[in-house]
Amino acid sequence: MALTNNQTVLDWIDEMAAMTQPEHIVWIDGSDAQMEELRAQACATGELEKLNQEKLPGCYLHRTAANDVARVEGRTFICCRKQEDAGPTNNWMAPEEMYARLRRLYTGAMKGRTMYVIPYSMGVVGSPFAKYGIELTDSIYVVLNMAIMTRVGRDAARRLEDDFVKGLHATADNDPENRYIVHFPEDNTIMSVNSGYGGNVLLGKKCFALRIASHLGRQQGWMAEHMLILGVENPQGEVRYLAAAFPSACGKTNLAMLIPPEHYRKAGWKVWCVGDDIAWLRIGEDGRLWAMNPEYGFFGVAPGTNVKSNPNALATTRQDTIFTNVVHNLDDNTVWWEGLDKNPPEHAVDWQGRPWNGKTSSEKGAHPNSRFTAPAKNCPCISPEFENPQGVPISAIVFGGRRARTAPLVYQSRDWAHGVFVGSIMASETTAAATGAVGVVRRDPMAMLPFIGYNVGDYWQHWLDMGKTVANPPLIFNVNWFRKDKDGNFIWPGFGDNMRVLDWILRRAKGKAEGQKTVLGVSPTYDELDKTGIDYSEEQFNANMALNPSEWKAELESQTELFDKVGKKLPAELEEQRQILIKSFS
Ligand code: GTP
Ligand code: SPV
Ligand code: MN
Repeated sequence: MALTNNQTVLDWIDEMAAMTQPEHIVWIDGSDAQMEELRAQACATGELEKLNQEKLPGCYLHRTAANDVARVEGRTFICCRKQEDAGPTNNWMAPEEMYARLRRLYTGAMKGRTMYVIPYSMGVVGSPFAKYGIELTDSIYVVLNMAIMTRVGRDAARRLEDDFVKGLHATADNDPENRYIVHFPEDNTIMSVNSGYGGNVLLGKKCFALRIASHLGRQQGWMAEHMLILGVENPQGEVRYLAAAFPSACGKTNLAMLIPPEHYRKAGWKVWCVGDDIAWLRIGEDGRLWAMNPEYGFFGVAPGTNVKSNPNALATTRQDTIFTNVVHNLDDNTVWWEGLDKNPPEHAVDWQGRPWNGKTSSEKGAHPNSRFTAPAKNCPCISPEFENPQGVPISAIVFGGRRARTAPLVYQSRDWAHGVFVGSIMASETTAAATGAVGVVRRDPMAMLPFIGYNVGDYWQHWLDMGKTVANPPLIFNVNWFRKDKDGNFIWPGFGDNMRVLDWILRRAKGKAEGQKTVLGVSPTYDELDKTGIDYSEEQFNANMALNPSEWKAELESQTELFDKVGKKLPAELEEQRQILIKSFS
């Protein structure tokens, strides 16, 4: 039975059903009984495997097709009327041409199948900042993942109005040649076909909460960003919030769930996770920037997650979690991935469903972009503010990338406009989160390159404009946990020890650390960085902070390429900032 009587919604569903021709249509009410029934169905067909319910209660395993394991940026489109509005960083096609092409792929795609109608909310239902959508899908895996990642069901359905975000996903033949992830920002519409991988098919996430939402945010004066949100509580019980943008698989989930080093914990410091991937930011009545996490769960990278690197993430995945493309340990019907422990199972199945022996196999057992989908409420450090409909006030914004060279551990920008410039020149080594080569440095402004739903030049201008509107803008920093020494080892210990950098950032925000001026902005002195309990010599610090002029000249050239591509939409303020930087290295 339909969960809404909004005629616009019902007409759209009828239209999509007439095209895709499902045998049944089922509304998702989000009830436990319905979810349990769907899990049972998925297990019966092999779409899911039920894991050891004593060790991993409520947990399941899923494998995607081997050619369908990451976001496909080359097949992701922004289809607005004018190509200029999509800009130089997005694939574009005229809407009517794309609609026609997609219509051919969707026609009859759900024959003999069930179409699930998922009403969902991005943000706390009823919050003035929440947005509502429907995803239509023929995949139970998508339904179950959406029910973890978003607030699904009757309460969301009741809020649907004519401006709801429409999402249509069909598995079709899972044909990579006809795979499309398409956004029509002017119609609030997302269409995804021929994929079953998370970021391509969980339409509330990157498609809605970043690409469509960034477009809405520009029109309505707010921002949708690829950012974690965390709270740092000091021994006096005061909590300050940071938002940090790192590209895919560059450490957001890890930082969001950070456990401080022992002496910080003993002194009473705590870190609270508000979100690990997406932040919606708006200006509060108090003139500060406020952030809320529109999601309800975590779709996190499995490899590398372990009791040392991220115990909170690991604990989060011990119940009610769906694992995708990890190793299936047949001995005790549990899961494993590279970097979980030093004890890989010998009697196992790899991410492609082949027999796998962790002691003798030369290939990886889990895909490098294998993931867990886990409810946020499982997280031991989930913030008490997670369900606050207002979100949390932000003291600092942190940009960061994965750079083996060039970029220093941390620096602070001089002011908002310079901070926007720092975000605009971000670069990072590519990871397995998207298909294509891994480890290649590419420009990734604000970690949003694949997620900006409009022209990147307009996006930068929107950032600059927000800074002028917000009375008390957060300070903007840049970090790099991934710099390597000449032997190829990470210089900075990273993970929980990143607390030491957050500590300096927050002291800067309170005016309690002087730092030192560099051509990039303000950096910590060696003495200002807390080093209790780690070996981190002044030589290592200097190597971590060094600004190598020849590397920076190459860096500036590569920045020029992107700025040139943006052309007449490039905000003059950013070009001015670039000239200042060029001068300081010449
Ligand atoms: P998406 O979910 O794709 O947006 O990724 P993410 O930004 O949340 O990245 P995540 O925290 O899952 O980290 C990805 C990889 O980076 C994992 O393999 C981590 O082990 C590694 N990583 C995270 N933080 C650090 C760090 O501080 N230092 C080092 N060396 N590696 C890190
Ligand atoms: C990312 O790639 O940035 C992710 C995973 O967070 S996905 O949902 O696939 O986008
Ligand atoms: Mn992400």
